[in-house]
Amino acid sequence: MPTALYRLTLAGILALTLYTGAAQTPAITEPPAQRDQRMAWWREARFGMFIHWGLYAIPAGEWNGATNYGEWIRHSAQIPLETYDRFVHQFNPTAFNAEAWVQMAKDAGMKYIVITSKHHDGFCLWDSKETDFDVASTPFRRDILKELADACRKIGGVKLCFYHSIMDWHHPDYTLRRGWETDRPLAGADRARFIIYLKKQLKELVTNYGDIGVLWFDGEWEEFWTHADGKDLYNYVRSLKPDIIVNNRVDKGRGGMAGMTSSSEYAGDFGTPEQEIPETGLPGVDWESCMTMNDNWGYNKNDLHFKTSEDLLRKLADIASKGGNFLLNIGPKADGTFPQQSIDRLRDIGAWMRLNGESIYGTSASPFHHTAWGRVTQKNLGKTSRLYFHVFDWPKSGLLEVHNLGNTVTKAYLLAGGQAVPFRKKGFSLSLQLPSAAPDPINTVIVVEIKGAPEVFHTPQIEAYHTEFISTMEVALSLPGGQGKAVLRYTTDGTAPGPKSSVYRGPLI
Ligand code: JFZ
Repeated sequence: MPTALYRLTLAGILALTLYTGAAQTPAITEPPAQRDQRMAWWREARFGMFIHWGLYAIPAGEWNGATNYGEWIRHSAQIPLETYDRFVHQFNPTAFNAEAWVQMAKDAGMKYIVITSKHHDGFCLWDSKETDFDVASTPFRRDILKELADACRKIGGVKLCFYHSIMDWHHPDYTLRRGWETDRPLAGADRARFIIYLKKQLKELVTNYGDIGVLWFDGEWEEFWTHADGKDLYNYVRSLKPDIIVNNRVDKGRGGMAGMTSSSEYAGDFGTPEQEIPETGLPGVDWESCMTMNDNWGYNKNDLHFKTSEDLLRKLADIASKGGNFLLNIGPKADGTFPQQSIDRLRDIGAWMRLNGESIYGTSASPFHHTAWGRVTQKNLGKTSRLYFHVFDWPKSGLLEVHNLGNTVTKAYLLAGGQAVPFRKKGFSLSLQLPSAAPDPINTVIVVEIKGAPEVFHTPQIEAYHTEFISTMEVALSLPGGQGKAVLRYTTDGTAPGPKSSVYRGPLI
């Protein structure tokens, strides 16, 4: 009987669903203080290492004469599945040394590593029970993530995190096909089964490798993935490990390369700008800019377009001055070593961080809107605060002038070495008498200790609307970022306003 058969099938599906754990995970609620506690190590860290490593390191960016490929090579060069699968038998990074990688990250001042457990090609860097398309099927056989987890535990101070692609060009149940794909039939593919696969793999990653810090999802933008899937996956991984941190690419809320989440309706703990740094700080928002050292995420032997150490160090200060984290990428070679150019840059960054790390770790965004000579980070120490002036452009006069600072300054010194910097505070202007030449031409950090929390006055914006024939004009004053407790005073006779001048209460005629 058709009806009975239908009922039976439905019951069968239901039982299977419950058994495999694909049922919707209940939503997680979290008071702000608890969230702050969960995010604390990540906000303190400020600097991490991204690692894109997989089968694509073998062709090293080159295919049929073209040399501009990276980790997208399977897609960009339209490599048939069977051809790409052959890399599995070639993957043998005999020079891989997990402790050397973790030590290099630590020596560069990085506090976490985010490595591709699985990129879009579907290949897994660990020995997964759920697939044979993994490192255990290669001649190398060793579980790379396990060795990294052990190395992180042994060396200490570096948290292991995983990048995990939702999009999958290999799994039969990822029910989207690239236009040119002919060798992965859609018949019999089952979307729900793919989500079960995803969840089972994430359970392995979150439970078998020690204290994982972040799950960094990606490939969420394809139509395959829905907002409901995103919310559910977020809740699922948090239910496995309540204190895990999850990026916003778990859900559909990311706004393009700028990377911020468009509304609180979407899941994800931090925004993910890619290859760019926001124009200004974003108060109260957690975000992390990820960036390549050259032009590719995955190893490309012909890509020698590396950013300089100076550029990378200044980007790190720029990002910290806007309240974000910097996730800087390495694309290791197929033999298991880092490219020499990357090693050199890590070493330079480490040398600066050993002397100046205090101006990066645990700091928050600059209280100033714009400092033409460099960047500012800050740290509140209860009754006092430290302002870190990152000087990129050393003043020729030797005098660094900073205006609109309300606080009493108690001390100023070079962070590296501690040499005192003579200063004068007159009204709201601070003049620092710097050494004649920059001790560090890339970024010399000057610590300015002040009483209380930073009080910085922003120059009001003056707006006046008029028509061609002016009889009266309305003039409005405002402070960028809002007025807060500030009192605006003005004059109309061309003299500079002072404490006795008229208080602004609304547009003037
Ligand atoms: C993604 C990946 O495709 C890439 O391989 C790398 O892993 C990077 C960190 O993340 O790249 C993207 C993701 C999103 C956009 C562009 C590149 N986007 O929305 O424009």
